[in-house]
Amino acid sequence: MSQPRAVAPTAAGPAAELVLTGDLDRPARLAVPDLLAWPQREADVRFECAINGMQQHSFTGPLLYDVLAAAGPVYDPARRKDRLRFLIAVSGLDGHHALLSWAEIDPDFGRAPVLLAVTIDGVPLDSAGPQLVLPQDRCGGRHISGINTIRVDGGYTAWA
Ligand SMILES: Nc1nc2c(c(=O)[nH]1)N[C@H]1C(S)=C(S)[C@@H](COP(=O)(O)O)O[C@H]1N2
Ligand SMILES: [Mo]
Repeated sequence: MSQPRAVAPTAAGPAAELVLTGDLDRPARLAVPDLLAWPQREADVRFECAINGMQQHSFTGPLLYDVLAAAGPVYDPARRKDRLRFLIAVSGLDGHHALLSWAEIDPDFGRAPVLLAVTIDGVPLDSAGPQLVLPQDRCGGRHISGINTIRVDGGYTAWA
């Protein structure tokens, strides 16, 4: 049996808000419909859950990269390597969270087509909050639902 995981409101509930914060020139607070301002992508994904087995869903939404790039991450655009120290922390309402590296989604590096989904199987996520979609992931763990905060952090330093 899976645990009830979200404290997200139901379809009749209030609109969810997504906070973009951290090392950004233009931090933002977005409602799910605001994410329609970027080009929309579709992804049909299959992933395995250790508890519930194989899951299959169809998602639509903007690329995470497009949304975060618009928020102005404070790397030096003239020095491509400067981006390599940036992390992206994605958190759901229930506290489930995962880290991505900036380079993972950057078109000059890993180019992973990660979505910030606004619909799942045709159903809008306006009240539940957006969902992270990683078509390349075999496991479901990073498909975080009910996202309320994305923090971009350029403060990572490796200590030799
Ligand atoms: N907010 C939130 N998102 C989450 C989780 C969670 O506990 N909280 N679990 C993840 C795990 S382990 C899996 S396998 C998938 C399950 O997706 P499903 O509900 O479509 O089966 O959601 C992921 N997203
Ligand atoms: Mo899972």
